[in-house]
Amino acid sequence: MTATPRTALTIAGSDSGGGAGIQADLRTFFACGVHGLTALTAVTVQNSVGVSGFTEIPPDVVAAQIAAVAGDMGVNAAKTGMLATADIITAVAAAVDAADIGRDRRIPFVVDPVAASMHGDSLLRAEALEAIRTELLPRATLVAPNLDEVWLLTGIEVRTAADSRKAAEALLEFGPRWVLVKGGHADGDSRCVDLLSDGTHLVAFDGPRYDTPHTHGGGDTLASAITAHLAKGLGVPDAVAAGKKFIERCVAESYALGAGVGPVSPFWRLRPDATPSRG
Ligand code: PXL
Repeated sequence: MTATPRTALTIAGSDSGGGAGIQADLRTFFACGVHGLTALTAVTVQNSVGVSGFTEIPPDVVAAQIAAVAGDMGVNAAKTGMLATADIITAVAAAVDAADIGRDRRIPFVVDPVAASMHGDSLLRAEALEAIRTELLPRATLVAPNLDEVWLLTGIEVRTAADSRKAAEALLEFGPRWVLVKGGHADGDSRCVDLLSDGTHLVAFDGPRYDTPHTHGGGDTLASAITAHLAKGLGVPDAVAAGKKFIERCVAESYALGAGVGPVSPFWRLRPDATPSRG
């Protein structure tokens, strides 16, 4: 027997291609040394060229998965990915409250407000966006949207660093403790700058932008690496710094798979000399 590791819970959908979703979250948790727990929300049918459809898990079954693992094994940090419908979001909100997960509660809660795949296929029914704003963001220890999700949630189009600050302020109005505006999708920039804010502290995380088309699962991998580090007891700024180093190396070592967009990869963690990116 060995010492029990910390645990991290992902509440997310399955990607049959294994690049994003719950599959990305589980391998990131493993690579970061925490035991992964899952509450499956939806099953997508997809490969490297796109998502052809999805079916959602009944909301009471999503909530029951959260209660089952929280009650027995204990959760040290949790995150959300694809939530698919407003009814699932409502069920998740009640289940995380009951498990003492969320802002100002015992267990940190990272909300990745997944709305669409990188091919633009919707992963969230249209009416569910308001449920993310009103039921999830007020419960979030950290919300980590990309620039498309910032636009969907706030109507702000981010082009400059000043826009990022404005977007962070607008998102904080919905009630999360911290906001990370991810610059990874900004066009034409040679750096990838993510802005972290809690309304008092403002930290810019500046890293290299790697020239690769294979970035499937990048957002999920960053959010789950942050969640894993929160599970290990780091505070939000340190967990974001560690998560950013982790995703940079995963993007640098992404690979082609299928005819379309290949996945980011944490295989480098299996090498004996593994260290995150120094970018
Ligand atoms: O990367 C966002 C994402 C999250 N969850 C699932 C996905 C995707 C993107 O394709 O398929 C299940």
